Amino acid sequence: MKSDPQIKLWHCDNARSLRPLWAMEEMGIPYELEVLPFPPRFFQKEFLEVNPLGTVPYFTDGDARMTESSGICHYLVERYGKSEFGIAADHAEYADYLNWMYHSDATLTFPQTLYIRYMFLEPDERKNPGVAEDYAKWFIARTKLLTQHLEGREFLCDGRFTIADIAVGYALYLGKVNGFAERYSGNITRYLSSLEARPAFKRSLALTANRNVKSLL
Ligand SMILES: N[C@@H](CCC(=O)N[C@@H](CS)C(=O)NCC(=O)O)C(=O)O
Repeated sequence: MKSDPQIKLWHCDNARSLRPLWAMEEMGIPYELEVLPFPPRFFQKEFLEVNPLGTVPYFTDGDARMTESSGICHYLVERYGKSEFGIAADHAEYADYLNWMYHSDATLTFPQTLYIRYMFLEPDERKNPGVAEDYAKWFIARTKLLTQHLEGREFLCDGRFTIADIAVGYALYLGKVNGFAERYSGNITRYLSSLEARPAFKRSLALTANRNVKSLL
């Protein structure tokens, strides 16, 4: 986005860094974006000097340094006073909100990273479609809570769009990129379509389109 950003975000196409990127687009917070080929620890080794983990997102804001995609979204809400995208601690749905924020990565994204690893990233002799499919099944089984929760709801919390929708929506989008969309429930398909239609989400995807960088998938 525009002038003099304090924030810098390191990002790869379709990676979890899409969460904070999408959040900043929704919130209108200026940032500098560095797009890396995936995985950066192979294709942009100097990135390891910035983030020894070699993972994206990597996020800086002045002296602040962060590596967790859902945590960065939470930071943006609190640090930049964007309460319309969060849920306050005294709100009746605060526990739900935090649960979805953590569920988004620990439960809904983690099994997909193992799928990607054993399906695509390992050298041929270590690829293991059987193990990959086990993690695909694990991921789909873990969407049950979400399917139930979305019955009669457009958003996860308080009847409005929050960063919980960004955090969980990214995991569902990644599942679609991985080819799991046909296994989604009707509620999840409807919910993901409405998130994908958001202009800020589309802008975030467009930032890496046609850049000819190696993508997560
Ligand atoms: N829990 C972290 C995970 C970050 C992460 O593992 N990112 C992946 C991309 S989605 C990555 O950079 N992988 C590159 C690698 O493992 O070398 C988060 O939520 O941001």
